[in-house]
Amino acid sequence: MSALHALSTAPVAHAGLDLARIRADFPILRQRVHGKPLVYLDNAASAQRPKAVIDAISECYSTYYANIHRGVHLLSERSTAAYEGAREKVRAFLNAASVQEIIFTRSTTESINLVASSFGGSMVKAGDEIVITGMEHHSNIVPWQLLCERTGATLKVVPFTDAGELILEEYERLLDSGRVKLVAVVHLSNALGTINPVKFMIELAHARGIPVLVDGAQSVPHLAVDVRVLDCEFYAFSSHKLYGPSGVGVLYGKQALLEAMPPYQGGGDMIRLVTFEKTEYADLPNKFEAGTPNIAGVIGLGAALDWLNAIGLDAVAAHEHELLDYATALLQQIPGLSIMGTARDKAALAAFTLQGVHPHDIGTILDREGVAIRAGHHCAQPVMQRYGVPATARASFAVYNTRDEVDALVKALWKVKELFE
Ligand code: C6P
Repeated sequence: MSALHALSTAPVAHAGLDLARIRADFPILRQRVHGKPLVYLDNAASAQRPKAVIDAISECYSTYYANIHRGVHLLSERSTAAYEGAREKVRAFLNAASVQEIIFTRSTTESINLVASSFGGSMVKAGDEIVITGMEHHSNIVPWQLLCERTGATLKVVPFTDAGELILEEYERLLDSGRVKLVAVVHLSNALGTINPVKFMIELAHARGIPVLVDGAQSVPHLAVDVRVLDCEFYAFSSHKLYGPSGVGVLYGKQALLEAMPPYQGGGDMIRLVTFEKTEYADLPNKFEAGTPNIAGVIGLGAALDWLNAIGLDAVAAHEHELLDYATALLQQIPGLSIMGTARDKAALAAFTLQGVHPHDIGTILDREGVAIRAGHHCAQPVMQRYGVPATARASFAVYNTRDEVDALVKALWKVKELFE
């Protein structure tokens, strides 16, 4: 243990970030749990919110909340302006060409279901194929399975190596069947930390005329994403992993495709004219936003993007990269600990098993030390099956985490070892 802690003398600020100031923005981080300072390393499940986001939501409800797109009164106009202002912030964040390409949903999960239902329901037929990868979250598996059951299409899966890297020769082989209607691939794996070469994968798919959906749930908090550089057809993410409120998701879609797709749900706000004979749908993006949305939540996401942009994703990525390298070096020194996911291009999280200790026991003991991690299958059971383990422990980082917190994690893990020896 002492050798490890000789490494733990680094200062608090890294990659040019003022971590003390960043941490001061998060009221929740100031607390103690079980008498110990909270070390929050469960950011891949859901990150925490800065005060700017909490204040934006509170201000909305305290001063100008009303339903949007409907009222001629002042509060409705203000709410509509703030809601549509957040859409413009998301457009700029992704560098999409137009706000018509930004659809607000409930979550990544709903964004993917929207595409599976609307694009899939109208453009996928019996005999077609959908290509996903072996490292998808259940949210990017089950909607496609449901689509395949409905249509008679087949799901094809790109395998990955022991290190957690996709086997791209296999990917190309699957694309060459002539039957693939869509590729759906995770950008950053929540179970392994692998950053997939999505730009290259999109080029390979486009060379065969195949559209691509990218699951960006884990990538947007950690790397700058430009949908026009990627040239993906769809990009999905959730606000709650990006320092914004839960209950809000985003689907980016290329305008021409979104225009060709039928609505996902019917209801208010997605129509131009309704008669009992026929309904005319609203233009994008409203066509895909039926019913009253999470107005304050979307405004909160806009505030989260302002907060994150002020730091800059490049600085965030550099800091988190340093943290991951530091954590990996310390974790590797613990006998019996195996890191799952050792891809060359990796970010944001370390998933591991410890010989002789169930991951849930690791999580419970760490919690008593104030360290919050996730233990389980991380909604990626096929990844667990690939490695023959029921579960892993996972420490996942955010911009506010420090080296001292990595030290606390490692110290607590040594305690776990002592308890089980
Ligand atoms: N992963 C985790 O602990 P929702 O629940 O819709 O906001 O996000 C779903 C989702 C989709 N894709 C990936 C790659 C994800 O990581 C997640 C959410 C969390 O890893 C909760 S299971």
